[in-house]
Amino acid sequence: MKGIVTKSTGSWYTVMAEDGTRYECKLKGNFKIKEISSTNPVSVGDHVQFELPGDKSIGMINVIEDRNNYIVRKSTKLSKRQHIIACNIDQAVIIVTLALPRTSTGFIDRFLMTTEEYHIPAAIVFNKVDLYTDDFLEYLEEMKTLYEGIGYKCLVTSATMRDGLDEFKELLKGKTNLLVGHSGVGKSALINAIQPGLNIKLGEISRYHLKGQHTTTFAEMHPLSFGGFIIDTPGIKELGMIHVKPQEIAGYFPEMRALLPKCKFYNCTHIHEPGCAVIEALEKGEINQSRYQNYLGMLNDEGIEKSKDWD
Ligand SMILES: Nc1nc2c(ncn2[C@@H]2O[C@H](COP(=O)(O)OP(=O)(O)OP(=O)(O)O)[C@@H](O)[C@H]2O)c(=O)[nH]1
Ligand SMILES: [Mg+2]
Ligand SMILES: [Zn+2]
Repeated sequence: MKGIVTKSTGSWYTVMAEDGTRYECKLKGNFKIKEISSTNPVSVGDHVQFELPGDKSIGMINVIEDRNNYIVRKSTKLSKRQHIIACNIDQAVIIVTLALPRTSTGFIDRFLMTTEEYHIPAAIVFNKVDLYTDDFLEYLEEMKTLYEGIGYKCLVTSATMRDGLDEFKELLKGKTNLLVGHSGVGKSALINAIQPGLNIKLGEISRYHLKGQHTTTFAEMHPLSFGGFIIDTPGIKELGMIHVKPQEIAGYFPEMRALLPKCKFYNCTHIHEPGCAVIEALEKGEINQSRYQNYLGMLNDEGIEKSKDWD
């Protein structure tokens, strides 16, 4: 039988067959995945084939189809190994809150860089707009203008007040969507708001830390009644960057990408070189300061593969 992995806890996989029935499955024998060394050989979104024994109790996954794409994070801060968050994604949606908890532009830009690297279209949803004071609403408008200007679709929602949900559904319709963001931004709350009946457990925001408490612990894919799928994920603190070369990073910033051929030096780092088209655009205000600062931050990231001839 064929199916899609909708949940993975490490040793158990929930697989949804083509008729919508879900089966608990295990992986047959010692399955080797060649392409990447990840901590999880099978992830949510994988298309698999499985066998059901006579008593139909536990399925055995024996084929994993090739993946169109996947999004990974480092499994721990020090580890070079990676954990696949999900695969075969049509769209990645980053859920952002400007407060309770605060999402930094550094986190947003890292995530967007990753989606560019994997060629996955990305959108930004600013949630909890009901909590924002005028100052925050003004900042929200600035953020929207910035990211829409670069080409990312931006939406504003309130899961609790049910604001912006029609646009949110329109964004997701017919696609396999990955939701990511810090713990407590309202990923699960947004899914509950657009797909009644799921009743996903929600967390509290700790009064002391003003952060979420990692209520969702495993990624899980849910079918959407209006078409498509949504993948709820556990909150991530930071995204480690793996296998990115420093000279490639600017190419994953769409507003810099077009300028790169105009830099005087082919190996320009866009930090100090004369005749740098990126610095010129920055000085003219055509590239946003925070985006540029986050570009510089990524160059210094410990996960970046440094190559000698670029410094
Ligand atoms: N005021 C307000 N609260 C919200 C909104 N969306 C979610 N919340 C609340 O924020 C808290 C955290 O929401 P969750 O949906 O559990 O957050 P999450 O992103 O799934 O968090 P993790 O599962 O830990 O990654 C809950 O108490 C929600 O009720 C919103 O738009 N406005
Ligand atoms: Mg959650
Ligand atoms: Zn340059």
